[in-house]
Amino acid sequence: MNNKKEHVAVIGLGYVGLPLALLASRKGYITYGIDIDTQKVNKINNKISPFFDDEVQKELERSNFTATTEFNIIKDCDIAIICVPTPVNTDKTPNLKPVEGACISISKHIKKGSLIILESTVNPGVCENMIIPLLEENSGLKAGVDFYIAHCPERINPGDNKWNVENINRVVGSLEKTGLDMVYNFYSSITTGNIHKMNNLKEAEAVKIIENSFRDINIAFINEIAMSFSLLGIDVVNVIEGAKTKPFSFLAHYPGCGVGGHCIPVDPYYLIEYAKKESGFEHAFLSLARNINNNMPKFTVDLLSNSIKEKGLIPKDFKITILGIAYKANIGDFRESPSFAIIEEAEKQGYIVSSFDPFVLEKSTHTTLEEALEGSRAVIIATNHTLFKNLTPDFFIEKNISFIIDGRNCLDKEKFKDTNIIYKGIGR
Ligand code: SAJ
Repeated sequence: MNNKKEHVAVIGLGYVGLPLALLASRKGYITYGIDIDTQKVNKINNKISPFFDDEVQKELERSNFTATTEFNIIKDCDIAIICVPTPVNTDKTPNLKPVEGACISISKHIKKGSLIILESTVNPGVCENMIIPLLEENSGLKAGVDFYIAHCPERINPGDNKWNVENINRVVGSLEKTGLDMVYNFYSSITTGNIHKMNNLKEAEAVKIIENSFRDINIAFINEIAMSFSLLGIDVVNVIEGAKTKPFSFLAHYPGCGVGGHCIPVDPYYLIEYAKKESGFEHAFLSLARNINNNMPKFTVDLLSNSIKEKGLIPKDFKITILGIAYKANIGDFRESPSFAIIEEAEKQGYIVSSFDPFVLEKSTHTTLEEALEGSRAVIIATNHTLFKNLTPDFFIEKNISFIIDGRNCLDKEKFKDTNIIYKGIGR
C-alpha cells in the first residue's frame, strides 16, 4: 500500500495501461491517466471501458480514477508509466512512433527525482538508444541522476481469468541501482506477483521478446506438423493429447488458421530487425516461424477450395461466412487478427464473403449469425468463441451449410461424421 500518496501517471489507456492505472489507484496512488484519444478519455471519465473487458468495466465503475489528454500533470508525478502500443509497420519493421511521441510529451514536464517506467514491449536497446536520449534532450535532465528510468514489460493476457495485472509475476530492469529499487518497490506495492530484478535494461527488454518469440515458434512448429499430418491423414489434435501425457519437456500448443494479437505476431520482428541492424545476425528460425504462421490463413482458405473442387465446385460466386474476427476467444480485440487475412485471401480466390463476430460487430458484415449465414454454403471458423464452439451439426444443416473449415479445431469432428457436411479442421 502506498502511504506517501505518491502521484502516478499512466500514459496510454488501452488493454495494458487502463488496468494498470485502475490498480495503482485502488492501491492508494493518486493516479492520472493520459491518452491522446479524446473519445477514449471521455468514455473513461464517463466510467465506460473503451474496450470489452468485464473486470475493467467493474473496476472503472468503483474507481475515482480520471483521465485526461493533458501531459502537464506529469510535473506533479513521482512515477510516469508508458503503456502505448508498439506495433509493426506494413513492412514488419518496428513502429516506435507512439513511444517516441509519449517520451517527447513527458520530457517537457519531468519532475526531478521522478521515475519513468516503460511497460510497452520493445527490443533490447530501445530504452538506452532512444528513450533516454529523448527524455534527456527535451528536459535538460540526466537519466539515473536527475530522474530514473526503468523497464517492466507488460504481461497482460486479454481474456485470461487466472492471470491479471495484480497477480502476474513481473521482471524489472533499470539503468542503475536507485532506479531498480524504485521500480521494484512500486510493483511490489501494487502487485502480489514476484518481482524479478534483471541486471540491466537490455535484459528486461529481452525477457518479453523471448517469451513471445518462444510462443510464436511453438505455434509455428505445431502448425507445420498440422499441415503435414493433414496430408498423412493423422489427427494432430489427438496426437497432441497423447504427447501431453508426458509430464515433462512437452508444452502443448495448437494449430490454427493464424496468429493474431498485439504481441505474438509482432514481438519477434522487433528482435529480428534489431539483431540484423545491430550485429548483422539473421534470426532465420524466428523469421521462418513468422512465415509459417503468416501462411496459415491461406492454408485455411485452400482447405476449403480443395474441398469444394472435389465436389466439382469453384470459388467464383460461392458464398461463404467467416465466423470470428477477434484474434482469440471471447474478447473483442482484433489487432493483427488472421481473420482479415482469411477474408482477403477468400475474396482473392473469388468467394463472396460475409462475416460475423459477436464481440466485433463493427468489423462484421452482419450483426447477427443468422443474417451472416444467409445464402452461405460454407463456413470458416476463425475464432473459437464459445458461441461458435456450441454450434451443432443440426444448426449447420438447417442453414444449408455443406462445408465447414474449423480454423480453431473447436468443433467435435466426430459429430459431423454421419452428416453430409464436409468437415475439415487444421491438421485433422
Ligand atoms: N494461438 C495458436 N495456437 C496456440 C496458441 C495461440 O494458434 O497454441 C494463436 C491464438 O489463436 C491467437 C494468437 O496465437 O490468434 C495469440 O494467442 P495468445 O494465446 O498467445 O494470446 P495473446 O496474444 O494475448 O498472448 C498473450 C501474451 N501475453 C503477453 O504478451 C503479456 C503471451 O505472452 C502469452 O503467452 C499469452 O497471452 C498466453 O499464454 O495466453
